[in-house]
Amino acid sequence: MSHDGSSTGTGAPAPSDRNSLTVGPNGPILLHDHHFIEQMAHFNRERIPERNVHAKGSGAFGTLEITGDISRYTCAAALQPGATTEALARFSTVAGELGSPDTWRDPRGFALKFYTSEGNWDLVGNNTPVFFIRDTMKFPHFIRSQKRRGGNGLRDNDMQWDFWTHNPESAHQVTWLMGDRGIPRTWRHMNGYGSHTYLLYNETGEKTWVKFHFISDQGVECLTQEEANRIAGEDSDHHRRDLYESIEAGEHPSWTLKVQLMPYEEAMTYRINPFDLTKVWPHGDYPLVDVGTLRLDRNPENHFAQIEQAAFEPSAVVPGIGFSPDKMLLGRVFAYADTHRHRLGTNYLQLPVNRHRVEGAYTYQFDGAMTFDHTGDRSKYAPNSYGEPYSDLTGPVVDGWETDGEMVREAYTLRADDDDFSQPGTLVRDVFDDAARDRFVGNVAGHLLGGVSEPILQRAFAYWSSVDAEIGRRIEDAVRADQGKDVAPGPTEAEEPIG
Ligand code: HDE
Repeated sequence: MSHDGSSTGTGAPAPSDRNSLTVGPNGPILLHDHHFIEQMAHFNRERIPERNVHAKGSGAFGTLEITGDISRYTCAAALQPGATTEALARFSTVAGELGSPDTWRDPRGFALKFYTSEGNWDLVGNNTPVFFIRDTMKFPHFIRSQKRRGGNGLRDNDMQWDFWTHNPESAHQVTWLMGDRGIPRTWRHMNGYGSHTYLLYNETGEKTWVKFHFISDQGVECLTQEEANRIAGEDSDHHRRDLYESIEAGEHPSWTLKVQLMPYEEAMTYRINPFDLTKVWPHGDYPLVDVGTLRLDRNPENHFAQIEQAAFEPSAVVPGIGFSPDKMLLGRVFAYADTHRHRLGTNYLQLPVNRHRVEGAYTYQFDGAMTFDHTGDRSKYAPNSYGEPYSDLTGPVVDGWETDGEMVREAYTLRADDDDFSQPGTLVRDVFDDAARDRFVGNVAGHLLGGVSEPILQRAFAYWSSVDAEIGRRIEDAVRADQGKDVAPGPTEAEEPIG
């Protein structure tokens, strides 16, 4: 019997999408109106747990095309000259929930998934080259200080500054955050960074440390706090809409992939800990090398299936690319796949958007809820007598590094130029121009005036004076003036720089 209406979940003709089944038109709904029950039950289960950070975001598909030559450093197929690899990018804010405004002041996620011929390579970075902390153990504390109070459920600037001023290593990232780049005009007008130091190795096992940079070919443009506040009230999906409509209009955004390369041996003696995620490698020491272009030219067909269910994980590396002693990276290598199993289920890698493209790959992972793929009656164990794949690497690993020492819980050993305030000070003094410094002072003072109380306020003044005495004074003057208090006295005991 032909049927041009909708169907039930089992494919049968649906009886009605507006009338439930009742006894007479005015009678009770009947329990066996399974179409009604199925519709309502599935509706009640349409939302999955949002990402507990980076919940608000969107993205697009595209390609990574390699036009440079770093083949002497890496055997990764996707990084060979002339290689073209399909990619997915997702951009996001950090602290805001799913419905929050795209234009809140926040770092932006810059998550990339490359469907390479050797497996998926995920480079899950931000639009800043550094981060707030350098040990994963602090991350839950950090994120909770940026989210909502346990009592009133409200966000609270006091918590944010309480965390930041108790963790001075945050100063570099907070300087980025409170500067112009804390609110990108669009996702197309911001850079992306792998942030961590990673390892490259070539066919002979020769190793080189690397940092990845994605430099916007659209240029870097930012919103002022005032512009962002206005847009947040007009269109909470401002960035998502801009990316989608630009691609629909054929304006395909692109980024130039560049790398910084550090000879393997130099890491141990370099003046800055090259694995400390709160630090950058000065470009004068390790200049940028052009590698290729990331271009986004295809919108998702379905936001939930392809963006909400996308699972980016730093653990997804391929031959030629490895990890590093960066404690933050090693912590993330565990955390992301764990959060995906929670949010998307055991077989999240079988979802089309997360599925690798490697023909003939055979993994010894079977069954589990929502199993889509299966391997028939092939062996589920190894080694076996049926010629199924079996990996048996024994001895030193090509993507390792030397390490020794007793087991301890303590911060990185400080090196000659390792401190928490030099690099943010350089940012404020040498990278920001006068106008940017004025906006920066306004942004910080405005945020501090947003409910930050003593003694946290006093600690914040000391925090900024440690970054730069003049900027610290200007911030304090701006806050005190707004409070109707006298302009800051000279440095006092309490205001001695932190650290
Ligand atoms: Fe994340 N981060 N993160 N993060 N992060 C997540 O994974 C985590 C960090 C970043 O568009 C979560 O899938 C830990 C640095 C992006 O889907 C979670 C630590 C950087 C995204 C998680 C960090 C990032 C996430 C939440 C401390 C830049 C969104 C949902 C070691 C280099 C990816 C999820 C997307 C998402 C854990 C710190 C970037 C909770 C434990 C540093 C772009 O697993």
